[in-house]
Amino acid sequence: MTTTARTAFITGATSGFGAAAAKRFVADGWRVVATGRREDRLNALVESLGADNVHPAVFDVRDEAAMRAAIDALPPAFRNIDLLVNNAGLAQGTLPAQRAVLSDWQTMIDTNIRALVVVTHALLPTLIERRGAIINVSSTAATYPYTGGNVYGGSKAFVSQFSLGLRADLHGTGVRVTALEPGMAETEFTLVRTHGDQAASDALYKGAHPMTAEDIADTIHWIATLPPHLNINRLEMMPTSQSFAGFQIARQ
Ligand code: NDP
Ligand code: 8X3
Repeated sequence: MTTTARTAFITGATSGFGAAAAKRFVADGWRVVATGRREDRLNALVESLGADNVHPAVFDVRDEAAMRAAIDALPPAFRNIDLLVNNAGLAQGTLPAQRAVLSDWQTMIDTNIRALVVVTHALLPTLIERRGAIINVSSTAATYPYTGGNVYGGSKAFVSQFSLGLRADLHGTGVRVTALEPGMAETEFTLVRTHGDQAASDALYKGAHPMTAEDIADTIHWIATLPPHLNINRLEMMPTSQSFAGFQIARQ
């Protein structure tokens, strides 16, 4: 590994987009700080990609003290962070608001919003010093409401708007900020959303030709490696098989 290797800090690298992104960046010669709660998954990444290339940082992104301790404990070779990929996140539940479980809402707010801003705040000084980049993983749910999307969609609308606000605040620093807004992609997302219902996850993706984690990882890598004078503000992407539905009408 050369000393000029760039470093990406990817939250939620134990699965889905984050794991695929870790592989994509290492394949391009980057170092990656891979974070998540599942230590075995992070260790497997280190084993397959190499300890010189991947540093595992095991913490719950909602635990501010643990997050700060993990950043403080970064080995020297992984301290100069050029790219923050705020990817850790989840949906919980598919019920309409009036039947939703409050703790599901709180988990989404704590993970998708609160933790994302805390990680961003912690890494901003380094990112400014290095004229780095932030890619925040939002969702099409930020823009297009659907029944049962309530707090999940609201949390991703926050992510998209926060990203635009960051762009304004970071004006002149050289730091780039992007909100990436994917539609349906097959990962563990639906398994998590349904609290472990593999059949529901399989049924959603069956025959739909959804995007893959690698599709998203390639896009994140593309955004991050554009020439420094280019900033993608927001990028919405969907599988070709997915599009828009109409409004609903309640008749008396
Ligand atoms: P996965 O469930 O496959 O991956 C989610 C990742 O987030 C895991 O690595 C998980 O790690 C991490 N994570 C979740 N909660 C926490 C937590 N409390 N602390 C630390 N890490 C956490 O889903 P995806 O890859 O699909 O999701 C990645 C992002 O993409 C999410 O923000 C999601 O909302 C968004 N998204 C997904 C879409 C899809 O269709 N799949 C479409 C649009 C956006 P661990 O459990 O080990 O902690
Ligand atoms: C995930 C996409 O449509 O399930 O963010 O909300 S969707």
